[in-house]
Amino acid sequence: MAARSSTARPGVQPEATPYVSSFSQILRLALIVALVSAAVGLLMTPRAARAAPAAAPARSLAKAEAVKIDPAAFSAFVETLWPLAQAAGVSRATFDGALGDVAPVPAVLARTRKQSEFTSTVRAYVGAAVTDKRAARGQALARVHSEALARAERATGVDRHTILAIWGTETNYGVETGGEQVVAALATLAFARYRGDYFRDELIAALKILEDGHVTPAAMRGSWAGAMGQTQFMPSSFLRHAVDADGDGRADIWSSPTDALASAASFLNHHGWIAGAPWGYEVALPAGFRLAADDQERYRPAADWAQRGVTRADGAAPPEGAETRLLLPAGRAGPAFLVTRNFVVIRAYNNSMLYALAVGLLADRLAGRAPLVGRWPQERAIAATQARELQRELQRRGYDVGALDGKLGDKVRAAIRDWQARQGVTPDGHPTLALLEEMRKAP
Ligand SMILES: [Ca+2]
Repeated sequence: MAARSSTARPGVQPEATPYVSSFSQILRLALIVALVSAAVGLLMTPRAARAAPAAAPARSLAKAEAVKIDPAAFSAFVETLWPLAQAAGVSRATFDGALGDVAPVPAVLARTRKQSEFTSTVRAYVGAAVTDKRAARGQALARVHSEALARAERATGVDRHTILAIWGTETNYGVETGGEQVVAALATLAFARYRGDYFRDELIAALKILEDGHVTPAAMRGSWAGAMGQTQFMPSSFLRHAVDADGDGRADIWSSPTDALASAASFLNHHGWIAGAPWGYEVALPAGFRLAADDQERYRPAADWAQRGVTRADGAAPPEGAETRLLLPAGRAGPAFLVTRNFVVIRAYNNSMLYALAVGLLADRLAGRAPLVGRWPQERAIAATQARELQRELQRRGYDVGALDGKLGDKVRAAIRDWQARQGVTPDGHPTLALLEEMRKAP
C-alpha cells in the first residue's frame, strides 16, 4: 500500500506490529471475532495478503471458530464517527451515502490474524516479484503510457522506470488491486480497534475523498486493509499525494493509469526522491574486503568506496553525486549493492527492504539493464517461531529489537551486525538458521 508499512502502505502503515494492549480489548476481540478461515482463503488475494498490516498476535485471539460481529454494536459505533467526519468537512449526505448501509466484513478481521509461517528468503521474494513476464509487460506498458510517464517525470523528477516498477510491484500494473469495499473494510477494522485509532482515522480520510468527489463509495475498492486502487494508497496518503493528471477533475487512482502513475511519482517526490540518482547498483567487493559494522548504515561519497576497492559489478563508472551505503540483502554470500537515499524513499511506499529491492531491480529490468552478476544463495527459509527465537536471543543480550513479532527488520539486522562484530566475525547482519544456532550456544 502506498503509505503502508511492510506491512506498510505507502508511507502508511507503521512497521511495528501493534499488540492488543489490554485484557478488555482482548476479550472484546475474542467476542467479536471468531473464525472464517475457509472463507478467508477464498476472499483474500495474495496481493491483499502482502499489503496486510502486521498480523495481530495469535495469542490474543484464541482459536475461535467463526467471526461474528454484532450488527447493533457495529451500527452504534459507526454513528459515533459522525462528529469526527463532520469536523473533517464531510457532509451528512456523504456520510450516510458511504456508511448508511455498510455491513461489517468478518473476513477482514480474520485477515488480521493470519500470519505467514515462514519469513521469505531474498531469493524467493525477488524471484517472485521480478520476473521476465513482469519486465516484459512493464516495457510494453511503458510504450502505451509514454506521454503520461514523461509528464510525471517532468513534474516530479522520478524516472519512468521506477514509477512503472512501483505500479508493477503494487498491483501488477493495475490488475490486482483488491476487491474489498474500502469503507466497509476500514469500518470493520476501526470497530475492532485493530491498531488503535489508525483505521478509524483512515476511514475518516476515505470519507473526505468521497466528499471531494474523486470516486463513488461502490468504486472505492482496495485491499482488506484499505490500500486503494492501482497505487494501493491508504486514504491518508491519497489526500496528501494523489494527482489528477488527466484533467477530469478527479484523482482517479482506480481506473485512470495516467492518474495512478502521476500519483505514485508524486508520492516518491514528496518523500524526498533525488532526481537523477539511481536507487542503487550492484557492486563487486574486492578480495579481502573488510566489512565494517556500519557499512550498511553510513552513507559515504563514491570516492570512499572506490578507495576501498569497491567497483560496479557491470564495470561501468559509478554515478556521480549521491552518497551511498552498502546493502547486503542476503549477507556477505549474496550480491552486494551500493544504495542511495532513494532506496529509503521507496521504503516510504512499503517499509520493507525486500520490497524496495524488488522495485529497484524491476526498474533496472524495465530500463533494459543487465541482470545481476551475483547469485542469491540457496537458503532455508526461517520459520516465524525461529525468527522470534532469534529476536529473543538478541533481546537477552540487551538489544532493542522491537516487538517479538518474528519480523526480521532493520533493528534485528543492526543488532546482528553489532553482535557479529563483537564475536569477531564478518558483520553482515544477515539472519540465518546458522546464526541462530550460534546464538543458542553462545553465552
Ligand atoms: Ca483524473
